[in-house]
Amino acid sequence: MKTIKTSSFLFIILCSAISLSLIGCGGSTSATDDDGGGGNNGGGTGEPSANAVGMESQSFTPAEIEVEVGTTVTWTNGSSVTHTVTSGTNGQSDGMFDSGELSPGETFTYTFTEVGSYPYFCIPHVNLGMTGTVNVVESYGY
Ligand SMILES: [Cu+2]
Repeated sequence: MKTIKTSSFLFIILCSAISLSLIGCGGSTSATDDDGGGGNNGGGTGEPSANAVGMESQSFTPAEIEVEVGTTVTWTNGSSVTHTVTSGTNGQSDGMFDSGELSPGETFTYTFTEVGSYPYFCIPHVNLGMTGTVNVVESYGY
């Protein structure tokens, strides 16, 4: 009997060890859940991220960003007034992209496929200094 009990005891220890291993694997499952959480990040409007630009009453925030070539940048009008995202300088559109009028809460996206520096401005507020720049750089090589 004592031998059997000892065996059972060892068996329990083994089970515990296996369980710990499974918990380790469970970590991967959690990571998958975290991907779902990533969706939450996407849903969190206004949260700063590398390819997102906010629009306040008279400014783009941040006004200058750097992204990898191929990145889609999203501008979100988080203010209470209408803005535009218009490529060009000094209030002169260069025709590359133009969001048209963006009402509060609306977004505009543009995918940058070539390396370069892309200045843009807001038509109604360019005279108030509402300008920005997207610097597109070579792939980071991930
Ligand atoms: Cu504006």
